[in-house]
Formats: sequence, C-alpha cells, structure tokens
Amino acid sequence: MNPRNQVLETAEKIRSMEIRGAGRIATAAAASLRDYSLSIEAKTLDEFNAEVKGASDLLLETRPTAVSLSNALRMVTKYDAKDIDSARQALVNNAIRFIENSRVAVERIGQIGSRRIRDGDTVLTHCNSLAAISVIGAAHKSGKKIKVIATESRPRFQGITTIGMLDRLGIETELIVDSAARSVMNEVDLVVVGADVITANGTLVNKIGTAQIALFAHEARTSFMVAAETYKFSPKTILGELVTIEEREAKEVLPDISKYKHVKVRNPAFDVTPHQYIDLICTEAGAIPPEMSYIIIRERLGWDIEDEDN
Ligand code: RUB
Repeated sequence: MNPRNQVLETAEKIRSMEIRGAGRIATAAAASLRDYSLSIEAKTLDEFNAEVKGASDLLLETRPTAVSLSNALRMVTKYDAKDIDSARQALVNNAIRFIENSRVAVERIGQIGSRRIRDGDTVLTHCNSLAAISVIGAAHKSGKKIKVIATESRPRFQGITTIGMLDRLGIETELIVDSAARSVMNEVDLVVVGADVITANGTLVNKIGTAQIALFAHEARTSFMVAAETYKFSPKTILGELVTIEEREAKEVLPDISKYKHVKVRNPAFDVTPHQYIDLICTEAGAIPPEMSYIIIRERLGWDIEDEDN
C-alpha cells in the first residue's frame, strides 16, 4: 500500500466515525503519523517536514470540533532535528509517548474520579466516553455497588456502545432515550460525561444533548462531573478562538429526506455547556473546578498568549 494511503484510510475511518471519541481519534492519528513517518522517502529535512505536515493536515480536517486531534498532532510533530533520521526518531518517540500518556491518563482519571462516586450511587452518562467509563469502572472495581443510566445518544447511538462496555464490566445499567433524561434526573446522584473540548474559561463542548443534561442536573441539584484528559483543553481559546461545532450529514438523522419539500434536517454533533453547570472537571492532573482550565492550558499544555503563531 502507498504509505500515504494508510493515512487517508485512518482519516476516512475518523471522518466516518468508524474510529470515534476524542481520545480514540487522537491516538489513532498519532499512530498513523508515526507509521507514516517511518515510510517517508525524503531527500531533505524540509521535504520530510512537508510530508509530515501534509499528512497531519489530512488527519486534522476530519473532525472539526475535536481539539484532541490538533493537540495530539502538535505534540507528535514538535521536534527540533538537524537531519531526517533524528526527525523521524523524534516523531516516533513523541507518538509513542503521546499514546502511552493518553492510556495512563484515562486510568488515572478513573482512580481520581471514582472517589466522587459513593456506594449505592446512580450515575448518568451520555454518549460514549472512555474517560467517563474509566471513572464508572474504577468505582465498580473498588467494590462500590452502583447503577448507571445511559442515554441512547441519537443520532449515532453511541449509548449502545456504552451499555455494551458497562455490561462487559458487570455493571447494572439502564438504557434511556435521550429525552428521558429529565424524567430520571431525580434518581441520579452524579452525572459523568466526557469532553471533546474544554475552553479557557471551563466551558465544555461535548456530544449534542450534554448541555440539556447539565441544565437538568443543575435544576435537580445533581452533581455534574466532566472526565477529560488534559489534551482535551483548547489552547487557542485563550487567544479568543471560538470552537467550531461540527454539523454532520442530514441522513444520520433522517435517512430519506427526499419526500419532504420544505424540510431541512439540522445535525449539530456537539453542544456547549456553560461552566456554571459543571461542578468538577476530573483530569489526570487532578480534579479541578472549571474556572481553573486556564491554568491547565498554561501549565500542562505549555501554552501562553505569546504562542499565537504556533
Ligand atoms: C464522542 C463524545 C465523547 C467525547 C469524549 O463524540 O462526545 O463524549 O469525545 O470521549 P463522537 P473520550 O462519537 O461524535 O466522536 O472520553 O472517549 O475521549
């Protein structure tokens, strides 16, 4: 196979959501760039760097919302090399480190976040987040008897993936339609969701429907926790950049719209939850209030206002 085709294939899997979830797309992109870098036949370092940039841009375009992709690709391609061999080696090392750190982060988030779950609690989760499931799984593993309520997460039904994972862990789970979230909220002790993006002021961008669940939780005085690796925080939001919300195809919602003359389907994939509705963001660096997001961006991601050109 032409080495570039492997990158195109990964990009297509991310675009079509065969690979999905902010953490999984970030590690898949890092692995794809690592493999591609090993096959680049360049004569000069500039040529090598241009090939890496081309592949990185292809991967980056696939899911416009996920900052995990741009953070991963930035970390993997951050090297200062004098020749092709050392550039290749540095890139491979960066990718290996990113993938391993990402795995450890999810584990650590599980340990930290699970302390917020008490024996006998009912936890509600939305969509399918490895970080959120890590929290729930760690609570269950520590011997706490918990119940989970999982939403279907229309239109792509990621909730079905979630109930499969929870079932394999032996966790008692109830599946609800998305619109039942308010009906069950009074039975819920804690909402745990993942994140696609967290901005400098602690705003959460996550699967469509998250914002209304947060609002219901707020109104019902139910705690709302976000489980997120630090690479889900968006450095560019400290420069004022807004998060792009991905609009996906109409046919995900309505397979055949042709019989309607005056109907348009809208399919935003993510929504925005204000930080006021978030009690806690659980990261591998600790559980923080959303207002501390700026510090995470500066101290963990190493970004400051001067980094505008990066
Ligand atoms: C997935 C989604 C998840 C986050 C976090 O959306 O919104 O909650 O990506 O997941 P999609 P994780 O299915 O459209 O990719 O914790 O696994 O990174």
